[in-house]
Amino acid sequence: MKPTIVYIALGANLGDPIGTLLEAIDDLRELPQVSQLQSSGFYRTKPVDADGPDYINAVVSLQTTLSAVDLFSHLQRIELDHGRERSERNAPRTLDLDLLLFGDESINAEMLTVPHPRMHLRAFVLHPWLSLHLHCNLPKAL
Ligand code: A4P
Ligand code: MG
Repeated sequence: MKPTIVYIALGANLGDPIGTLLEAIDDLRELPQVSQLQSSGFYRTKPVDADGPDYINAVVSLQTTLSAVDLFSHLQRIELDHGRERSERNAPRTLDLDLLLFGDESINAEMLTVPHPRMHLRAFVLHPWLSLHLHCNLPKAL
């Protein structure tokens, strides 16, 4: 089965955001049927449409032979493992994992919309995502 290329946004602004993002990236790398994980750098960002401490944001790409739904269940479990509590929308959080793209699939399920409907509106997503590509695609001579 051909792997699917996936992009995931990570964000945190409670607890130890840098430590949590590092651990979450390890968790993603160790998932079954996941390979080729690459991470952007970490960006400190002001909360958008929200109050609270600054966020640390990043974007990772990976390849997987999991289905989108199975990968998304892993993302939700990893959020919970890192103390995520859901109160109101945009509330401060120990870890947010948003599935941005799953190959070229369009998904409109109750719990999962892909492409992520707000990804193109958020500099805290677009900036790390662009940097991931700039770093990954530098010609070898540079
Ligand atoms: N859901 C549907 N599709 C997806 C998807 N593709 N990826 C559902 C992840 N979740 C998806 O998510 C709410 C519901 O969206 C879930 O039930 C899930 O099944 P949530 O994580 O519980 O709540 P949320 O994160 O508060 O809402 P949402 O809609 O993800 O908000 P945004 O647009 O992601 O914004 N400012 C800075 N600087 N950095 C941030 O990371 N994040 C937000 C949240 C606001 N301001 C921020 C940041
Ligand atoms: Mg979210």
